[in-house]
This record gives sequence, structure tokens and C-alpha cells, in this order.
Amino acid sequence: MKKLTVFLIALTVFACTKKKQEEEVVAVIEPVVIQETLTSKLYTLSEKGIDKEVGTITVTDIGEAGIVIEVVGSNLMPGVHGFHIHEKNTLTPTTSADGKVMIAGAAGSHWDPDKTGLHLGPDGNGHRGDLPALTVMEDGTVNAKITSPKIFIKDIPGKSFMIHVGGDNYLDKPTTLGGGGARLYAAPF
Ligand SMILES: [Cu+2]
Repeated sequence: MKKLTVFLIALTVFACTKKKQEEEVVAVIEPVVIQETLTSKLYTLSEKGIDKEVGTITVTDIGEAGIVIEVVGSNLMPGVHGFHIHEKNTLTPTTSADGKVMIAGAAGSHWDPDKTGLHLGPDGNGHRGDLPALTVMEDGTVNAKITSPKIFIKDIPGKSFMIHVGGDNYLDKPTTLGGGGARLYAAPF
């Protein structure tokens, strides 16, 4: 379901020879930049769990600057969709006490390691999992690249990226969690 790729960007080794009679050779290894990438498939969600594959999400480590999230897909519902990192990577439905089924309920809510309990969008100091809303084109394709300075690659495993039916006003009012409503697509990591 997920794949870990490690790119060795630059490994430069050069030897310098000391101009001494004994001809001592010293190998100097330059700093190595390792760029880590995590990839997972994006699935449609239903009351039965995950359904068909509609794309991929790739997360690239950019060091202290955070991560770059790349969403590529097709055959999605056109429009603006709330997009967040949810707490868990389990996408099974849950049923509440009153019998209501919540699609992908097992994924939990928005990732909130600082325990703010606030949905304030990507620029606010609420859930760290609040990302900019995602736009799917009229032809059903999405090709988005988001840089997230508050999230690091080590945070990603065990969580899921969630795309909701509706948009996101980056507030908890008039409805909670940006108003995106039901969970439509997800990528578990
Ligand atoms: Cu969400």
C-alpha cells in the first residue's frame, strides 16, 4: 500500500593528496543529501471501506522546510474539496450509538498533535493536519502540489490523507471541521 523510496541526491567523494613525501591519501566525504519520499494510492471510500483507485499521493521530505504533498488523480468529483491529514490510516466505516454509519470513521479526526481542538486551516494554529482545500478540475483530474512547513515526513506513517465531499472554510462554524462533510477519497500511509 505504501512505498518507501530513498534517493541519494549527491554523494561526492574526492581524494586529496597531501604534498608530503609519504604520499598520504585522505578521502573526504561531502555531506550527503537524502531525500525521502512516501507514496500511497488514493481510493474512493464507501460505507464498505475502500473502493477503487483514483490516484496517488506522494510526500517528499524537504528537511526543515517540511514536506511537499503531491496529489495526482483522475475520475474524481470536480470542485473544491476539504483536504486534511487524519489521525489514523484505517479507513473502515464506524457506526455510532444511534446507528449512523460514518464512512472511514476509523481514520479518526484531523491530526491535532498540539491538542488545540480547533479547525483553523493551513495558516492557523489549530489542527496541524489542516491542509489547503484541493481543487479537482472539470474533467475530474487533480494535479496539486502543496508545501506544508508545519508537517514533517516522520509525521506521515500511520496517518491518512482525506478528501471530503465539500469545501473548507477553515473554521468550525457554521459547521465543524470546515464544513466539508462526508469523506470521499483517502490515501492511507
Ligand atoms: Cu478531513
